[in-house]
Amino acid sequence: MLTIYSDDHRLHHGQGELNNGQLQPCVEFPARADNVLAAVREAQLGEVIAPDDFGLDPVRRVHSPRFVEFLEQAWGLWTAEGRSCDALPLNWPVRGMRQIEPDYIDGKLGYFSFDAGTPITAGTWTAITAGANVALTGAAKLLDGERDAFSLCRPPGHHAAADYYGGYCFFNNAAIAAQYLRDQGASRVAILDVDYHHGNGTQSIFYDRDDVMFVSIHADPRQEYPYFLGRADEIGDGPGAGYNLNLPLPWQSSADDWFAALATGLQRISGYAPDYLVVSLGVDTFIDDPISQFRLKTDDYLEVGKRIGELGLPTLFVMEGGYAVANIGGNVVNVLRGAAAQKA
Ligand code: SS9
Ligand code: ZN
Repeated sequence: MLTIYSDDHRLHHGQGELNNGQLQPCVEFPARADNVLAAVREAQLGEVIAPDDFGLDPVRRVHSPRFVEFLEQAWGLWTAEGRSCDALPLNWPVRGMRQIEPDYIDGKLGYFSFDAGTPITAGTWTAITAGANVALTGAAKLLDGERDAFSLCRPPGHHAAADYYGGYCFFNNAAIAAQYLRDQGASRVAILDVDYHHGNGTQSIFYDRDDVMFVSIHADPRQEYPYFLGRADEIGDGPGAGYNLNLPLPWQSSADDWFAALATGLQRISGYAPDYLVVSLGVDTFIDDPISQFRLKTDDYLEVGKRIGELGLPTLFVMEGGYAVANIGGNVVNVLRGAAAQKA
């Protein structure tokens, strides 16, 4: 399987996130992608290529132009106020408040985000535009006839919506790839999100559409981040009704329970008969993940890949979460090897 990768991810390296009431070291940091790349090479999964530059037009098909412009300008506005530390928001326009972009950078940060765990740093813009290109290059390879590809994106993307960032995510790489596949002629695209957390951003981007199906298996938002989206009764809206499937599971769910949810999700996707499948590949479902409460083991990820591969669809795997940094590479590569073996 082809892997698409850019070193530019290293330019996004936050110092801290607010967690347990304290500023703590970011769990989303460069060694994650380095470990995955090393495992890809060690497993001899296939060629590793650099991304092509698609410009910002395909990004703006998913994100609002003003949001994209804000992300480009944020670090400059922040440092113009004399700050050199990471840019973090501190308050948000909740129920009953005005949804109007303020003039001052601290207000803008709150307006365009939904948590205080996602720092903007000097190199964030370069890293996230490279990440979008990594996803788009993978999509283009599928359009060229590759049966599958792995876009090794970092930072992740599935929490980012059309006009807000959060959950370590800025550009929604999987959504950008799915939209690009549609724009290049695919009739239907399915997104399967196996990250431990609900892909609130991806869901919201495609919620009222029937041309991109979204299926997600994740920790129940009653207990887990992102808390305010991801329940089973969110089925889609208008023409999108019936094209959004959430499969929330309680903390400490067994691997068997997780695989039962996967079977349900895969069955829904199979019935939809999409031209392409995009997998939001988070491996924070791992038993030793430091921020998660599911119980998958390294061997289980081979089976995850095998089940996905059994669909027989051209598939783009897009890297999302996974914070057990010593194990992330082995877990990801097992999914990819499991999937590739099905299609050999
Ligand atoms: C855990 C804080 C969670 C956001 C997690 C985002 C995961 C992206 N105490 N912070 S895959
Ligand atoms: Zn996650």
